[in-house]
Amino acid sequence: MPISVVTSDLTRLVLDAIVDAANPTLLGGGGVDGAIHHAAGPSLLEACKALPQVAPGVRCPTGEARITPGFLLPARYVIHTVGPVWKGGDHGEPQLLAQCYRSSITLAARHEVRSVGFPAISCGVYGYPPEQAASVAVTALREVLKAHAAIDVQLCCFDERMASIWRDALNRA
Ligand code: AR6
Repeated sequence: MPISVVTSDLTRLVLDAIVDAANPTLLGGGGVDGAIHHAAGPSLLEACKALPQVAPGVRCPTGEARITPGFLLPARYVIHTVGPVWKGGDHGEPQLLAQCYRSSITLAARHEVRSVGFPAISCGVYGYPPEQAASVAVTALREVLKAHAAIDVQLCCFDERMASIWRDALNRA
C-alpha cells in the first residue's frame, strides 16, 4: 500500500487507527494529543491511566508505542507514541523518531489494523524541524512497511505548508 499525505484534522480521519503524538505520562496534553483526547471523550484518559507505569509516571518511554480503543473517535484504535524532544539533533533524536514510526506500525499489525493515520510526530511542541522529521519518517515507514505491506499509511498534516514538506520527503525518498 502506498504512503499518502493528507491535510486534515487527524481526529476526523476514518481509519482503523490514528497515532497520538503523546508524552510519556499518556495523560494528555496540548496539540494533537489534546485534540485526540477531546474528540475521543473521557474514556480515553481512563484507558490510558489503566496502562502500566514502567517507571514513576511513565507509561510509554520515548520511541515506544501503546494502544487503546478510540472510543468516540471514528478510528477504532489510538496508538500512543512519544516522540523525542528536539535538542539540536545529536541526542539520538532521529533514531528515536524512527523508532516511533516502527513501533506504531508493529503494534498496528499485531491488532490487524489495515489503515493508520500519523500526525507529524515531534513537529509541534517538541520542536523537531519538519523537513528533517519528514525524511526520517518516510525512511522508517518504507522500511517497516516491507514486512507489513497490507497497511495503508496516511501522513496527516494540519496545514498545507506542512503537507508540502511531507510530500517533498515522499517524492525524494
Ligand atoms: N490534526 C493533525 N495534526 C495536528 C492536530 C490535529 N488535530 N493538532 C496539531 N497537529 P504536537 P509534539 C499537528 O505539538 O511536537 C502535547 O502536549 C501540529 O501542527 O501536537 O510531538 C503532548 O502531550 C504539529 O505539526 O506534538 C506532548 O507533551 C504536529 O501535529 C507534546 O505535545 C505535532 O505537534 C508532543 O509534542
